[in-house]
Amino acid sequence: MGGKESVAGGPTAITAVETHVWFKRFMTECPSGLQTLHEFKALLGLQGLNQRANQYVDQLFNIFDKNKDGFIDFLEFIAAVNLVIRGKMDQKLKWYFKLYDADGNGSIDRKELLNIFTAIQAINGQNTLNPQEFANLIFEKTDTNNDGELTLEEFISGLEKDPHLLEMISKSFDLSNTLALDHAEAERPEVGGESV
Ligand SMILES: [Ca+2]
Ligand SMILES: [Ca+2]
Ligand SMILES: [Ca+2]
Repeated sequence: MGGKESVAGGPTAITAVETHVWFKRFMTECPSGLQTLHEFKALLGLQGLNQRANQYVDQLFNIFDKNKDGFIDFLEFIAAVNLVIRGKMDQKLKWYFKLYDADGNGSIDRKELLNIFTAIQAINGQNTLNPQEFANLIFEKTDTNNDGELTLEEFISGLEKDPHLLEMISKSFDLSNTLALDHAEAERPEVGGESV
C-alpha cells in the first residue's frame, strides 16, 4: 500500500493529499465519475460566459477529454490539473498551442489567436493589453518566417527565447487561480523540510 503514489505521476506531480481533495471535489460535482461539459463549467466557475468565451471553454474541455468519449473522467481531470499547476514549461506550451489552434490544422493564424485572447479576456477581465496588441506582439516575436501562421516549432522556440512574452502568455491563461486549492481545504500544505 504505497500511499505516496500520485495518480498523475512524474517528479513534479501534485501530491496525494491534493489528489484526494480534488477527488472529493470532483465526485461531489459529478457523482457518476464522468464529467459533462456542463459540470466542467460549473466546477471551474465558468458559467454564463459570452459565446466566444464559451467556445474557448468547450475547446478546453475537448483537450482534457483525452479519449474523446465526451466526458472527463477523474484520471483525465487530474492529468489536466497536474499539467496546469505543475506542468513543465514545454509541456504547457504544447498544450497552449493545441488550445490556440482552434481548427486543429497544426498552425495558429492571427484570427485564432485574436479569438482566444478575446475569450480569455472575457473570462479573466484583464485589460493590460488589448487582444489585438497581444496577438500582434506574439506574431512579431514568434512568426520567424513571416507567413502569418505559427507552427508549433515557431511558437515554442519564439516564446522560449522571450521570457517576458512567455510570462505574459502564462499569465493570460492562469487557470491556477481557478484551480488553486485553498491550503485550508488541502488540510495541510506541503512541508518541504528545506530551509535556505
Ligand atoms: Ca473522456
Ligand atoms: Ca489553426
Ligand atoms: Ca510562420
